[in-house]
Amino acid sequence: MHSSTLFITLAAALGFVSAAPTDNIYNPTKTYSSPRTTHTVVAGRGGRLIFDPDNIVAEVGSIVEFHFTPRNHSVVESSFSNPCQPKDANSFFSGFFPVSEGQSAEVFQIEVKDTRPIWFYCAQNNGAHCQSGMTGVVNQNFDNQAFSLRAHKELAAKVQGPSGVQANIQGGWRIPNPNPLGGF
Ligand SMILES: *[C@@H]1O[C@H](CO)[C@@H](O)[C@H](O)[C@H]1NC(C)=O
Ligand SMILES: [Cu+2]
Repeated sequence: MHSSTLFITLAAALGFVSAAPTDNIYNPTKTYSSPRTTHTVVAGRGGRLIFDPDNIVAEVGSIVEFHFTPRNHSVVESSFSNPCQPKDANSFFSGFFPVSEGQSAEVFQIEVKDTRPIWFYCAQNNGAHCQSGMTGVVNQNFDNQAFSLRAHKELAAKVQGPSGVQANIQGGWRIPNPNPLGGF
């Protein structure tokens, strides 16, 4: 057997070959040697209909982690021009987080997969949260104010009728809150 073939066979048998490529695929239950940056966003901070912060700059590969405070918020991915509706069938949806005090026992994480803006909103219709200001963006194009978060919020305020939800929680990870008793 040629020596390089032998090496590959041995390496595969020992698991070296398969371990390396999967290390980049995000899995919230894994510990990484170089942890990803996590950007925390609080839905409903101070009882207000806001995401705080609502304008996030996040590098590709980083994580945006949504925490939920009272009363019953959610987060859904939308598009700039069609606020308060899922962008498409693959848009992420956290489900609803009814919370009576403090913050939710679970959080919802999404991974920033590329540099395109990620628009999002809360789909709670009891109080028209999206229309009232519960929208936000990751990686807004700051060079083009026609596509600013301010412009998006103006469009959202004009939306008639209910905000849309997805049938299922998808597109992210709903995991235990790493600090459920922490305040904001
Ligand atoms: C939270 O809001 C959702 C959507 O409006 C609703 O279906 C659900 O019943 C609410 N949960 C509670 C506990 O109020
Ligand atoms: Cu809300």
